[in-house]
Amino acid sequence: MLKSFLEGLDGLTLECEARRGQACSLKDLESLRVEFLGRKGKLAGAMGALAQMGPEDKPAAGKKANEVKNALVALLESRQAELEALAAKDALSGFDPSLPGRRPACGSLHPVTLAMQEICEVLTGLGFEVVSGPEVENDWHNFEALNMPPDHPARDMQDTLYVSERMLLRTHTSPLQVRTMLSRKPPVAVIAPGKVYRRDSDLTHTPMFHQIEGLLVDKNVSMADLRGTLTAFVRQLFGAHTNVRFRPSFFPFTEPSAEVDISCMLCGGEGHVKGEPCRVCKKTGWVEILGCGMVDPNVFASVGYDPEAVSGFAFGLGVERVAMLKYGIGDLRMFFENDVRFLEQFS
Ligand code: 2U9
Repeated sequence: MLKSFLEGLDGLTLECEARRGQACSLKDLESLRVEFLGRKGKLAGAMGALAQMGPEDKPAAGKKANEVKNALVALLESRQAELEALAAKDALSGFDPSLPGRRPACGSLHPVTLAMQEICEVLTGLGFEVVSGPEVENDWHNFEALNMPPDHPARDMQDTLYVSERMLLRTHTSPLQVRTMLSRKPPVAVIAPGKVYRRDSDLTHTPMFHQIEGLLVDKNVSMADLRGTLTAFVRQLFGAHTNVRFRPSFFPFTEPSAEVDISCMLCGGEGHVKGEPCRVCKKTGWVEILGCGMVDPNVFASVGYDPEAVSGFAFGLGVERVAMLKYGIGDLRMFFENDVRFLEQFS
């Protein structure tokens, strides 16, 4: 009985020696440890026979069992050290401390914001000061003070989003110039950038868009000042060789009024690119960029300026339109979808 007991224990050591090399991870090794040394493991199983042995055999059997246990522990621990050394070497071999770090994903300014900033930079460079104010306005600042009394047909030109009977989302940034004139004496040279709202939604219109309007009031301001200022402005924005033309137009708050076209930035005013009709100017060679005019005397009268003593010019432009032309964006919806593949092109 003792003999077979001792042989069985030697067999355990041999088996463990053979299998330890197959443990390729610490998890494998732990399973092996449970299999040989666990409470219900192979060594514990073999020890069951010890109880049936006579007193003459027990000391030798006990001694052998202890030796085998220590041998198994040593075999498994040495394999653990091997696996840990391999893991450390692997980790090191995959690590190159001289590589540059990964760049964090970084946001960028929205193209409308970029265009807005650029327009404001040019105009402040020409001497205009930026003003801001409420997006929720009353009827008087948005319409009445701008020569559009309640029964004025011009009110039909803008479909308005009302928040109550007399309060509305501003349809243009002009109420800011009205507020400026109410609180300051001439000379005034301000630009009013911001969001405006209209009940309009199709391929080329969104219910909210961005405008920048300008106003200059002083003694003896003439149409020539308007022309010179706006020509300098568009040439700084679109390039020194940009051609400019003024076409007669109508706005309730300016008289006379004009629309400004610039030579097409895609075809250079030719109307075609490589023999194909220009998709930006539709073969005309011109694109409309802003509206303008001499401030109507009725507007001066409603803010308490003497129309006989001062004159002024005003202008307005849509920022999304400028951004589309400057960056070659063909679809207004791109600005509102916020697809990162579109936005990250402006970083
Ligand atoms: C005051 C007096 C006059 C601002 C002006 C325009 C002409 C104009 C449009 C351009 C494209 C609006 O965004 S758009 O749809 N604007 O054509 N705006 S004159 O005239 C003013 C403003 C304030 C007190």
